[in-house]
Amino acid sequence: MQIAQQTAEEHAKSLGSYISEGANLAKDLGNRGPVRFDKSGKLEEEILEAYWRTGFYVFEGVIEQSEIDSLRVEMADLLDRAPVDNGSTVDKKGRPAFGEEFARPTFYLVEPLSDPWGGTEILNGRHPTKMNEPAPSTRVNEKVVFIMNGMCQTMPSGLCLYGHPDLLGIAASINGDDFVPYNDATFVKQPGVGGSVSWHQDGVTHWKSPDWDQGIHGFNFQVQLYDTSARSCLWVVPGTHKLGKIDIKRRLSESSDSELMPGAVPLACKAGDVTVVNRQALHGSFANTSNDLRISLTFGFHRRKSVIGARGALSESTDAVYDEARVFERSKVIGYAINARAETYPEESRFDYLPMRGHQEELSVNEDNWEKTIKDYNLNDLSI
Ligand SMILES: O=C(O)CCC(=O)C(=O)O
Repeated sequence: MQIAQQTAEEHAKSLGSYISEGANLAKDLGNRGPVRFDKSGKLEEEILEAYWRTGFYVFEGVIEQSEIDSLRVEMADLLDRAPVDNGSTVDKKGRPAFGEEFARPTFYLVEPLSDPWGGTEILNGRHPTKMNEPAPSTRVNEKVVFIMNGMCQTMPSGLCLYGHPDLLGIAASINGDDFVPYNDATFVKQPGVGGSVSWHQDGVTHWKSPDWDQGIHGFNFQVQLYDTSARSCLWVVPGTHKLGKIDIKRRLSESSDSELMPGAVPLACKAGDVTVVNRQALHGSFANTSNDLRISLTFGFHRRKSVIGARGALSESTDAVYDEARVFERSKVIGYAINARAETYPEESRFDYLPMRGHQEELSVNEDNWEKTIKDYNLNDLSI
């Protein structure tokens, strides 16, 4: 017998008690608050302890409102100029769509309220189960933007954010001073239509490594441009980054519902909050049947030793080998972003990025360096 598709209203209702249970579990975890560094410039021990214990941390009020405003304005412009579908070259007003000059597509669109990856082999098959795909409450004929790639080349404010001293200080505290980049992807979950991200662990390459530990696959930041609630935010199962590769289907079979993962907690945020989520933690997000607009600028960092010599995975070809040259090339984006940020925020102290010491001046902000270092930088992403 075929099960009738849920309506958006039914879906929103089905989350009710799960949300109260999750919010209850979250409040005792002790992994939320402002960012604090010690005298040596590293995260306070208490914060690091909470991150390594739970697998995530919500840093409150990290990004100033004026910076959030700039990001919102540029993001809204990009969304207005998005193609009408994947592969299309025109936007909804018939103009040439944004981003045609970049080698990798800027936008990825999906059907409203759909789960594009659950139960498929896409992205190394890391999303084994399917989320509920409710019917939108108003008929929507168009696909909706779900992900935007390449924030350092598509938005001057995105490039500046990439050089934010507090964010880079957090990365150095977790992954070491020689930390290296991973990739970036902005998740766009528009109210009533945004798609879901099925339960998964991000890392795909190092599960059987003899050096495996809780930090080997790095972490992702999410910078939140708008206030989000438990209905629209990312959910994480605390402590799962320590467990190795998880049998996600089995865990979910213990739930009374096909998408409500037992033990997960919501990472609800205010605009300007920044979450750090370990890439081994089990996480996902539901179809956005709420009234919230969630835009999460997501970008990650690795330990250098996890990446050097590793082979391509996820969106990178398995033929790719992350040698010193590739890692250096991709790391230059951080150096360039630090210089770009210093021009926009001259009063702020600059982050001193170890791998670019001695090269920082070569990365001065100009057209030539932009073409060489920033344009199509994401062809050198370091996915593991
Ligand atoms: O923000 C989301 O909804 C999904 C994010 C995610 O799955 C990831 O960053 O790996």
